[in-house]
Amino acid sequence: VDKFKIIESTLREGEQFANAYFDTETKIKIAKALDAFGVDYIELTSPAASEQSRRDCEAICKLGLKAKILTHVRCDMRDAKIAVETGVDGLDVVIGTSSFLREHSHGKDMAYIEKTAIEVIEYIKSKGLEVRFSSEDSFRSDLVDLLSLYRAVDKVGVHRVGIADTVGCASPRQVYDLVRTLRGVVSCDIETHFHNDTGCSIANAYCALEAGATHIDTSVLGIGERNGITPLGGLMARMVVTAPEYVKSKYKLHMLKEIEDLVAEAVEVNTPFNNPITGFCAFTHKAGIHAKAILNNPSTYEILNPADFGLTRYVHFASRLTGWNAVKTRVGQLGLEMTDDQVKEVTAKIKALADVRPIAIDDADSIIRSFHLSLHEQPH
Ligand code: HCA
Ligand code: CU
Repeated sequence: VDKFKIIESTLREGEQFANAYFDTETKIKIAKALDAFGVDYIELTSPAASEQSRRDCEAICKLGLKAKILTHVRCDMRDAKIAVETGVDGLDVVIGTSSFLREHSHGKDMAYIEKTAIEVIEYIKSKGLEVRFSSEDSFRSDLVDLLSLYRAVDKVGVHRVGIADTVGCASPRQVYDLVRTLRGVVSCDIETHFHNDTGCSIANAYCALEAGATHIDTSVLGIGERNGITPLGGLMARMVVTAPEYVKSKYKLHMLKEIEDLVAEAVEVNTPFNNPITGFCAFTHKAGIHAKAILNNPSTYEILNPADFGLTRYVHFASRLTGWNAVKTRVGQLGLEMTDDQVKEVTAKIKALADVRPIAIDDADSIIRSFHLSLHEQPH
């Protein structure tokens, strides 16, 4: 679990998000930002998808980024041949193995899949490039078929095999079991890819790592096909708790918000209010009991430190749940002086108004200010 690599797929899976349209300039901006953040790999849409996709792939390869550049292709010699000419460091090769996809999508049987896979892998390796082989819809594929296919590609020296929960059906325990079993069958690295249809994409990525996976696919804000995949930020939140040294030294966590803002703007969405780390209320504390403890020692109610991400916490003081400790801090922020008894008195006034209607920071501030003024206006 301690060491893991990120295959950042905003520019591949993310392009499959309903709202996504990345022009060349935007792709380059996103690639540079992800590279500066420290992701290990950047995965790009197949150059076989369109002529502009191919040109963009070449342009990104020429940027000279630290991250390795991958492109994602079907398990097909024609696609592989186009891809190896683009200048990428490696290819992520994929083919559907579940009966659903074999019968209703490409119509190939397992023997054909294995033969083609080996051909494609050997070809890519002969070009000196890195190659990963993955099965689409791994969790609805026959386990025996899957393992024998992976064993065969491991034997011919594939660099990684991939497990993909294409439809988002897997539970964390199923992920653990499959990756654990696969770990005993192949000696190469294991990449994993989790869709978020049932909200398990971060938990599944974590369980995959626990079971011996080495690489996790992510996208910024989780954008992708349908409701997307494991989000980069959410994975960082999970992993900075599990492996703080590694995550903090490897990734520029303070860049997370600007990268999310960049992508959110490019695909015209807002960051969800409850997004890990960057959701607007991710570090807001409201109840009086929480506020008091947080002001005393943030670790009481925070597992993530906002400072690690260049963010700040916010102690809510404009509600009927507020306590006098939060108000006292606000009084100090406003540059005013009051005794504790006076703070308690003004807290009661804030709560009284907040019982009648929702109040804004400005409302609470003006109650504090006019109360403070009244203290000095009292006749002697
Ligand atoms: C898709 C393909 C994929 C591929 C994942 C992988 C999936 O259906 O669009 O290459 O590991 O989810 O299966 O994104
Ligand atoms: Cu996917």
